[in-house]
Amino acid sequence: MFSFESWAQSHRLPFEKRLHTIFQDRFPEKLAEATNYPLTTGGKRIRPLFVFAAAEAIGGFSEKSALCSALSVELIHTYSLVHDDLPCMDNDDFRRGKPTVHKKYGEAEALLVGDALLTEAFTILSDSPHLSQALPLIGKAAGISGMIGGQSIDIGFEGAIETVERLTLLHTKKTGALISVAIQLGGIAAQATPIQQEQLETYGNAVGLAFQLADDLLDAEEDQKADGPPNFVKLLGYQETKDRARQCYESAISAIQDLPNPQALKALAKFSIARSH
Ligand code: GRG
Repeated sequence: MFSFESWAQSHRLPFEKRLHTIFQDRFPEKLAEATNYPLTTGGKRIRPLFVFAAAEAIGGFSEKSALCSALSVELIHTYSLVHDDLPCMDNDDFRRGKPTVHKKYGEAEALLVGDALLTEAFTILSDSPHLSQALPLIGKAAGISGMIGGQSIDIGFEGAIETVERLTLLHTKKTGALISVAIQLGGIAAQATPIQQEQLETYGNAVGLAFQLADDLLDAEEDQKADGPPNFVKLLGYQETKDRARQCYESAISAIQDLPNPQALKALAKFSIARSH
């Protein structure tokens, strides 16, 4: 029987090993150490797991392409967290139970750490045998049309977020785009057919939103600040948010039903809505 935990562990271990060598013995030493720090504080590695799961769902994939994409996406995700924690953004002192990068190394240094992570992501991707297909997708997902655009809506630069549609747009871009591209990159590593790639995209969009709905449910369980940022629970209520997360989960599962080996993708969809942190 398929065990999600042992599957995830078998992918996490070699991935972690490679991830931790990226900034080892690099110059300048202090920046290299600070840049390595947020890569060593934990993290579920859900985006890399999505790359591997999507590649396996199709089968016969290029390990090198999947690894380059998985590393690249995780570096971009990590940079976004480092910058998001800065005083000019969310001003957080702790992430994953450890001091944030700017608390440990200083604010200017944390800005450079984020920049180093982002640029290294593209250097790593340049080694992919599928670079020309992967590059525009990842650039779009991380940039103004994706994650950065979502963050701009989130900080209120684009106006108030008063409707569920606006909030959905925010999260589709801020969180969903990178999750969705991780899944598409897995398909590219396996050279999926256009129909399979479309199925993966539908799965990715649904699961990306489910991930955020689940995050808002978790936040609501921890504390409900009336003056905090808008979230689905505040706009829809707890039960409706939960129902929508389930609907997204079901759409995600039905989109990948016909793929040759969808079990890891199915387990990841479940993990995304049922996680505890
Ligand atoms: C500052 C450029 C810039 C972008 C920031 C994605 C983002 C945009 C900020 C991250 C902050 C945040 C709480 C986003 C919501 C999505 C989310 C739940 C992120 C955390 O992802 P996990 O749960 O984190 O995969 P781990 O710690 O497991 O890596």
